[in-house]
Amino acid sequence: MKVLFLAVALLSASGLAEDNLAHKQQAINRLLYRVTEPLLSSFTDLKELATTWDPRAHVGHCKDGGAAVGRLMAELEQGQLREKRQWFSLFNPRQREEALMLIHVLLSCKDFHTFKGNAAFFRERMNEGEFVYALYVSVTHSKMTQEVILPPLYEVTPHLFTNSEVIRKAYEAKMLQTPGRFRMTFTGTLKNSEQRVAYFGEDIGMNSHHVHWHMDFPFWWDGEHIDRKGELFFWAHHQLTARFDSERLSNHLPIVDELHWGRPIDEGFAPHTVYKYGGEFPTRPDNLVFEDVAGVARVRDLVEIDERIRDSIARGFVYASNGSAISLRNERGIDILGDIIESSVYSVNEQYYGSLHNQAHRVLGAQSDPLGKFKMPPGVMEHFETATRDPAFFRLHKYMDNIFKEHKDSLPPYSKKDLEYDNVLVTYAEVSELVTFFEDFEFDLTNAFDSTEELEDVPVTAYVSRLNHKPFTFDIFANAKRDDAVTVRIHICPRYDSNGMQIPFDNNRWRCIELDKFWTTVKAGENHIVRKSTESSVTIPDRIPFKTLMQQADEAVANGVDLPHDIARARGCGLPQRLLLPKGTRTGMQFWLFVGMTSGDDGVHDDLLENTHGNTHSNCGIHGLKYPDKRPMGFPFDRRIPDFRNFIVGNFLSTIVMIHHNDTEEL
Ligand SMILES: *[C@@H]1O[C@H](CO)[C@@H](O)[C@H](O)[C@H]1NC(C)=O
Ligand SMILES: *[C@@H]1O[C@H](CO)[C@@H](O)[C@H](O)[C@H]1NC(C)=O
Ligand SMILES: [Cu+2]
Repeated sequence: MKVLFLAVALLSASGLAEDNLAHKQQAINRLLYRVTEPLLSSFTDLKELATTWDPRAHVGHCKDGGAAVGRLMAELEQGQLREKRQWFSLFNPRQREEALMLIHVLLSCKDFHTFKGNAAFFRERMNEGEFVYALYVSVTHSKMTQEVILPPLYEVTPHLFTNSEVIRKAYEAKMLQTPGRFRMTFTGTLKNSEQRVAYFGEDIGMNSHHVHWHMDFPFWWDGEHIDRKGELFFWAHHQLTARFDSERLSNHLPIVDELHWGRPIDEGFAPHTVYKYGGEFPTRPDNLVFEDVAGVARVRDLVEIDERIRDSIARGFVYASNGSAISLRNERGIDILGDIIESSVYSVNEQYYGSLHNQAHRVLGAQSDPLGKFKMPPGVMEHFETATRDPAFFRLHKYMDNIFKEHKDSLPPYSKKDLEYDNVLVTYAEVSELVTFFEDFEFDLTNAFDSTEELEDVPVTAYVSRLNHKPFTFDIFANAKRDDAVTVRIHICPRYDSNGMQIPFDNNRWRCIELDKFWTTVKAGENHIVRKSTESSVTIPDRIPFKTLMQQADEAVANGVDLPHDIARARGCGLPQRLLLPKGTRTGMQFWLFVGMTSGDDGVHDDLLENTHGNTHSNCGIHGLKYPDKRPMGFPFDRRIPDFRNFIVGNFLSTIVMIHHNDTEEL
């Protein structure tokens, strides 16, 4: 105890306490820097902790009295933990269990000093993949690290985001100690029509969003209750699916067809990606027929689970594990169904409804070596980092999305009364030009290689083409009877299918993409609301490069100043701002633009007018708080619209907009 006080006193003398944000940021950076190697000796305090820290000596600083520490230490001492320099997959039950043991240790820490000591200790003793996953999830969920900015995963574990061709060239540059900057292309060739949309599935920012989403809402989550987690599972993946369909329409491809257990998987996939340890990601040829996967699932079990779920939707209730029936025919139904389909710990009956999504990911990932005869490592579908690269990901999610749709279609359509908000008449809405383009983006590969401390770092980077758009602004005009707070929802929905036929509105609604949702006020009389694309609650800004995070934290600590506290910058979950718009076409692609205003009472929290709580709540909720919108996610497009006349209310406005693609750069 004395030693600890002394250390704190010394640090305060140099300006900052150890639990200051700058210190926390520095510690997290350094724990993740070159994570496959021992901590650098220049990171003196962490290095010291890694050797001298005894987790059992600090259990007084654990909320659980040291239970989690005891469990993990026992496994470590018995040599049960997965060794370093081997791949890690969250879908592997034992590997997940090990990562979770560390998460429980870190989340039980009462202060940051204990968190840091335990992290440094286990970093040097556990599998790197398990450690990275555990640290990311713990930083995301610990109350002590809400403002710490996690470095972009594509710079921490570049192998999972970068083509093997580029990785190979980068190794070469590193070995020759010459700086290198390498172009990364999308996998495959134009002989494959799926190649036209590879820029979306392989976008490293989108992949990063997807991993972070699953870290914010882990299926295994057993901590503090997370509000509407099952519904968020539906909604975030529904939006990815709708977004992908619009991307396909922008490239003259039909929308994705759903996966079918009894039919071949049309599209093969060659990932061109290599594990840092454990060989190449397996390739799948076209038209593969589903095989049972040894030790995971039989195809007929998946078909059975599918039937149980669809049967329950048709009946309108599910069976809980205690035999009671729980109705689905209400606004809560989608949440229950989401938990069942994923499945998460919140599933009311995993025994009966299985784990459709998680099992499907594993079964798809193992189709190249279903019996494990060739000792292939897990496929891209078995990592959230890499899953969306495979066209089968979107087929799988379309299949599950259609199950969710069956449920939503079983609910009564919204009545005029459900939709109306008689205080407001939206009179006019317009948006500045919507123009997309491709640009080059560069990221750092330093963490891809092993190195020695004596060897100078040479800059080695990859650059890749990525979709972006010009910033745009909505101008919304509305007449109000009285002053009030309002909820504003903005969606776009594609107008034509790939054959150039107008999409009937009741089909169209399921393709709608949410662009923004926010709370504001109206005054009696004319109102003009201006909203910028950069303010969208769907998106987050570009991730801050790892190098910059390190520089900023090191400087702040050296100068004894703190870092800015900015929750919004710390959120990793959220579609990249630059992907807010689908690509569109050179001549302009038509979309319906919907602007809906409903009462501010739809907001769950009292402070939504001044506090955006990280401003990525549409797909990612708010950490530790309820989802801010009382309405079902996707409102008002989540229910059937058999009669469009019911949908015509003064507080909704629709108009047609065009998205142009500025095709100056070659893909
Ligand atoms: C049965 O389980 C459901 C869901 O877990 C729960 O809501 C319900 O209260 C339980 N009923 C009884 C009788 O225990
Ligand atoms: C398209 O890009 C070119 C080159 O960057 C630029 O000069 C032009 O103004 C852009 N066109 C539109 C419509 O934004
Ligand atoms: Cu997912």
